[in-house]
Amino acid sequence: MKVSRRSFLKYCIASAATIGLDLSVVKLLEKALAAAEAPPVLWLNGANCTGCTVSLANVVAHAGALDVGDLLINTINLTFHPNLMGAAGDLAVTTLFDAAQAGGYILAVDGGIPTAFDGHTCIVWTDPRTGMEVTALEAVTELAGGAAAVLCIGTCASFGGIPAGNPNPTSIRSVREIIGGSTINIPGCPPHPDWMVWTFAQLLAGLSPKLDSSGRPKELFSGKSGVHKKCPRKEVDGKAATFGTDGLCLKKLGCRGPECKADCSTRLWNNGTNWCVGANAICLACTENGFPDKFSPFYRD
Ligand code: FSX
Repeated sequence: MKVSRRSFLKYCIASAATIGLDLSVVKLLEKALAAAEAPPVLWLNGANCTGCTVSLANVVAHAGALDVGDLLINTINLTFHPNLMGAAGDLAVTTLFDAAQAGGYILAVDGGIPTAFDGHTCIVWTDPRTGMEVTALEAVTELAGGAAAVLCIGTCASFGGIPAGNPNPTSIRSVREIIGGSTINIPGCPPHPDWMVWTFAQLLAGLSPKLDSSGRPKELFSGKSGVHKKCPRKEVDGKAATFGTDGLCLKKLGCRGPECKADCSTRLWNNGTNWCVGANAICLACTENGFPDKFSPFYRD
């Protein structure tokens, strides 16, 4: 796949402050993209709702035309993505095999990995060479070995998430549990598109983000900019006693903001339009390891 990267660079430069990209990273990125072709990204779906891909599709450039197709196909060199690629069937799988054989690819996984029934509740493709079905469990295990980096997109891939919630009938595990090695986790159900773009930009610039004990980039998931720390309702006198009360703290109603390290309260969602608490909904701590069971029940009387 031929790569044109000007619009991604333009986007990163114009949106650096919004995304949280250091200008020194943008410079490195510029250099890296001018020098060589971007590594292929092989994107696999485990058990999920596809919300992570929908979230990424919300990337809209302030600096002109950058949509998800431009970002993933023309810039990041997306070689395989079950929901976004044009190719299907044997052609798509053969393209993936060729890229895998060459090595040096980034493996992105969204969704948890079912392990019960030998993983046969989640089939990712049929191997054109053997005619055999391949499970997400087999695909992730095999492809992680040759990857330059393994990105877990969303809480399901990072920690198990909703599909791993009690009673977890298909024994979902996180990617890290499956491969037994290091992963870069970008949780959130779904993750913010800026968090994904930020991480891809770091990797393309040849950098390895520093990770916290949950495998998340420290720069994106820090207690200092956590949901409660920066919540505009924090200093307001009085707590909301019922839902639908504008402007008051939602802690009494079960808001999990104090346990959530994401920067949603300052970054906002839908291109800066609003966020969960801004819309009078509680924070569910969806970026945290253990979500959803650890934080359930979500609502209090
Ligand atoms: Fe999970 Fe993503 Fe939540 Fe959905 O792929 S993190 S259920 S938004 O789609 O994996």
